[in-house]
Amino acid sequence: MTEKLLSSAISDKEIKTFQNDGAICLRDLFDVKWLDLLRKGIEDNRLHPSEMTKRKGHSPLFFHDYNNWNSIPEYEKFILHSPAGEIAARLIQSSKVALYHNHVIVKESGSTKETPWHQDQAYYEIDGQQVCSIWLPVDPVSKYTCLRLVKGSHTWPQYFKPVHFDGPPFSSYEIKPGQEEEAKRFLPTLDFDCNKDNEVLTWDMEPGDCIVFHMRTVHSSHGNNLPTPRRAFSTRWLGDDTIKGERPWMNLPPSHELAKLQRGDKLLESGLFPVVWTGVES
Ligand SMILES: O=C(O)CCC(=O)C(=O)O
Repeated sequence: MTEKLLSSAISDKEIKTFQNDGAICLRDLFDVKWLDLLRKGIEDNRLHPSEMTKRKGHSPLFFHDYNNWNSIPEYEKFILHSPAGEIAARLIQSSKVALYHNHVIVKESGSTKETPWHQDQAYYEIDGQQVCSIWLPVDPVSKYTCLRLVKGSHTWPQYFKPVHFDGPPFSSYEIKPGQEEEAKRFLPTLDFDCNKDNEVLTWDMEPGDCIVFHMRTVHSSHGNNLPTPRRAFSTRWLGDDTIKGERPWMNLPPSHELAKLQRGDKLLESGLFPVVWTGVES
């Protein structure tokens, strides 16, 4: 059973802001018990990285890993029992939510590693509007070190081509054979630091605050110029309207069973993703 949120914890105005802007910073929703659990999980994860992270290697100042929630007990407990699922459900206005996957990103003090501008849903074979991620830093972050999100970009009609996090800047994903035409429908990624036409949202945050953003919202981050680490745990959530989509590149996470579904299959009925919140708990 998940820990219940107070009904006043998220207002109708905040739901509207999320829906209009594609991102919102919510204050003080996770108490120290959940933050300490994640801190412990992240340390455990660094000692026991997934095969994906072992293969790619990582630098002393930058570590990331993903889709490993069921091999790190602290992550599993957080996902199944913290208020995260209910927060996601309220913002995307879904009667149920399932976890798609988790992602952990650690930038130690002095890391110059930039997270490139990207749009998560372009990587995922998932269609639907009731989708979001919760970005939860377990350390204080400044506006500079915070996630940066392009306001309103979740409503743009076209996707941007996915880029590698670990490769040279703007290195695109490999296109599946025969999918070259389909790939042309995706725009080349833009550098929103040079393109000043759009407002970039970013916040000073304390542990316990989180950002909830739509999976189509374009986002990035700078390196970490703070004296403290910047450890962030993201969870990705699927709501009622989500169905299997198709992308001209391999889905992320690559090994996922999602590839076995047919286009249009309802994801919450597929049994592939744990339904964490149903809205009927007493
Ligand atoms: O923390 C970061 O720098 C990137 C996080 C991110 O891209 C995500 O959670 O989708």
